Amino acid sequence: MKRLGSPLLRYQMVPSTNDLAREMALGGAEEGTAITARSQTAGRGRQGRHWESPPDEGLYLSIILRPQIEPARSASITLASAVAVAETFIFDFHIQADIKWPNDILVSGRKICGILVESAIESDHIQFLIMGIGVNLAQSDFSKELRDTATSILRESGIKVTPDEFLAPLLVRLDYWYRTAVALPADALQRWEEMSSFARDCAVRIISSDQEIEGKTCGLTDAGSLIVELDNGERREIVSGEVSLRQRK
Ligand code: BT5
Repeated sequence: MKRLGSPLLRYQMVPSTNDLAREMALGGAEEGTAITARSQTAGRGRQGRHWESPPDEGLYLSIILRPQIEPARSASITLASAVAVAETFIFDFHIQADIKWPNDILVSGRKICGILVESAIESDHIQFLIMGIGVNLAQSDFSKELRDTATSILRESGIKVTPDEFLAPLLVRLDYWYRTAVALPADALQRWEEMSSFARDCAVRIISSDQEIEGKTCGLTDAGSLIVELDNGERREIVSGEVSLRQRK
């Protein structure tokens, strides 16, 4: 397995680093290939949502992965990427970061990083995954819609960190946690649970395409789904959805 971030391809302005990585993966680019851009004109989140990507104020990174695991196990890689980002904030930048399921990184309750892992699956085999990571570094302000929910390293610490300064330690941690997720997925999931205040005994509301529920979190399943216990004691396994803290009535 090659080191993540090798080769590292740098671009000025692209629509989306995930789209570019996907094209390269389809063209046969090797595992570990990483792409960064100084800005994105069509940065994406989940379900086609927009990712605000102002020039040089954030890190916009996508990495091509070709894990030899069952598609059903790929959530462990998504969760491991959040662990790597959270550790980078905590240990390399001394910023207390939390993980909101599945993989939003929060600082002071606001989103500082979003992760979008997209997959190409072919007859029950992962052809490739694209791990896309956007980190807010030097924004002093955000658009009106994000002003109350987003933050950056500059806003939290007053320090201006460049994309390369964040990228170097992040790649080391991503490499470690990716290998762990492939070889020992339970270790990656356990680390996720340790690092997330949302993992257990957290009163949450979850909105997904087919249901809206409230309850208390009870950790992750072996496949990385979030277990939620409803008020009536029934347990549900959540595969996808939006988690927020439950408002006490
Ligand atoms: C995510 O989606 O959080 C995944 C974001 C992944 C972005 C990276 S950048 C490199 C790579 N190339 C891409 O095109 N994408 C990846 P989601 O959980 O769906 O959250 C999206 C929501 O976050 C939006 O609807 C906004 O509410 C909010 N948002 C948008 N830009 C933000 C920002 N810069 N900081 C904080 N929140 C933001």
